[in-house]
Amino acid sequence: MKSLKITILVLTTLLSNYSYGQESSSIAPEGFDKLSAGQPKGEVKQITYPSITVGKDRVANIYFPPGYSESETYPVLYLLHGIGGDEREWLDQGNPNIIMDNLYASNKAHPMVIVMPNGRAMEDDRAGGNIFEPERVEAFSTFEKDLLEDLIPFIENNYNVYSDREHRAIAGLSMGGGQSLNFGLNNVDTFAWVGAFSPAPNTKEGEDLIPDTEKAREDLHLLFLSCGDQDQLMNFTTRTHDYLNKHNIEHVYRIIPDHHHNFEYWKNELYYFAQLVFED
Ligand code: FER
Repeated sequence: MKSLKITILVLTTLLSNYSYGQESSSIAPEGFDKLSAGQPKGEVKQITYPSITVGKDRVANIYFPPGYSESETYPVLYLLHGIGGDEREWLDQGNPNIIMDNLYASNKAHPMVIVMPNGRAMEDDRAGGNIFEPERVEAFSTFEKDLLEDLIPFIENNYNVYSDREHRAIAGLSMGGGQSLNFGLNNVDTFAWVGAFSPAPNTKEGEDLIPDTEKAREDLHLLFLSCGDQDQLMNFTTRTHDYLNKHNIEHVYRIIPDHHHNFEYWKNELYYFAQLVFED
């Protein structure tokens, strides 16, 4: 009887620790987000696209990698901001262009175009006033329609980019992390690569998050889920991780020690996500 109890204990411990997450918590090397002199630079441009969803022209920023050539075709990463930000948040605080330039200088990332939109799809999409107002929070979910029906078609009609799921990625921080999970996992036919850096309370649960678990399991090329261990919102990451494990959906799972809900952590995650996305 005693040995049976021990066997059951060992088995349940083994099973409960079995995880479909590839775990890691690495920290980027010094200087990964700092300008290096004499190194090829990508280019950042502001663009305007017509949004039928919002009923007006909307602004987004695009990063083109060093050596971007009209004669080549690129995959696209849609990179989303948080509740207090807009289409400039990553550029103003996260140095995504510098992080990418540095990765390209050491041949560590696949050449890609990065689109940084405004994820608050409403008439007044500035981050001022009460950013937690229900109407403003709701606009982060309305952005799914703006992205799928207005922005993506505009990007694909106007730039040398691929227009299939294998070459589209979505990732973001906090509210943008929740959007990336919600939109990505609900539209696996549109995005094969999904990343969430400390996803916020807007992250859906259960079948609302992943309507077709088999499709997600089979068709996603990368699902990257991470959070700093000092982040007040960490339960939305662990909740999602548990659900993915329950459904045997493989993912990269990163809990970063001594990191908070801020750009020090988000930059670190972009550095690692960018090295995995669009890789074979
Ligand atoms: C909340 C707490 C935080 C919330 C959103 C956030 C919608 C988002 C934080 C961020 O984007 O940094 O209760 O509710």
